[in-house]
Amino acid sequence: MALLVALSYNCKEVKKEAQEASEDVEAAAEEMKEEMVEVETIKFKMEPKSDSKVTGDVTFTEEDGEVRMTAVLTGLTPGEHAIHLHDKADCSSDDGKSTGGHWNPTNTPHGKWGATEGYHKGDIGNFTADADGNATVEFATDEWCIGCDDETKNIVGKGVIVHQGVDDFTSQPSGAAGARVSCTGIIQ
Ligand SMILES: [Cu+2]
Repeated sequence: MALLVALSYNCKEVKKEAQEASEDVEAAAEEMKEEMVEVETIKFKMEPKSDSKVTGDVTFTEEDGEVRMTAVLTGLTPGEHAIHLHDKADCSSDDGKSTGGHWNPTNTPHGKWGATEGYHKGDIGNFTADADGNATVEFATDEWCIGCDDETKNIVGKGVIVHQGVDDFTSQPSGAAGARVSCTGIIQ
């Protein structure tokens, strides 16, 4: 009887060890998978346009099918401004108009992001600069990608434009946001 008890105890120990080992393998596999998820980050310098002093950095990060934009801006007039993605990555003109109109690959009306009446893929919206003219703009969407094959999502080759004025979300096709005060091209 004593022998039997000892045997079954041993058996339990082995089983437990095997289970622990397989948990270790699972944890290692999970860790590897996390490392394999591609996180892509691209960063650009915004340059002043239309005689403004608006500069800053804009960063795009793609992770888990979502692109996050962070724009850190200085030199703005305090208050609200519009920010959009425009059609071209070309900031060569002094007024920023070389970027063309809004990036609108789905050919929809201009509007507030997410509006049922429609919105451009570049319709990021408005943000507020503080009394010192600084602002941080955060935006994230799964409707963009960095360099994928879907032209209705790919932001590479587009331009980032900050406007002097406010997007009214109704005027077509631009939101009547006024002069283009800062620009960068999204070039990979
Ligand atoms: Cu714009």
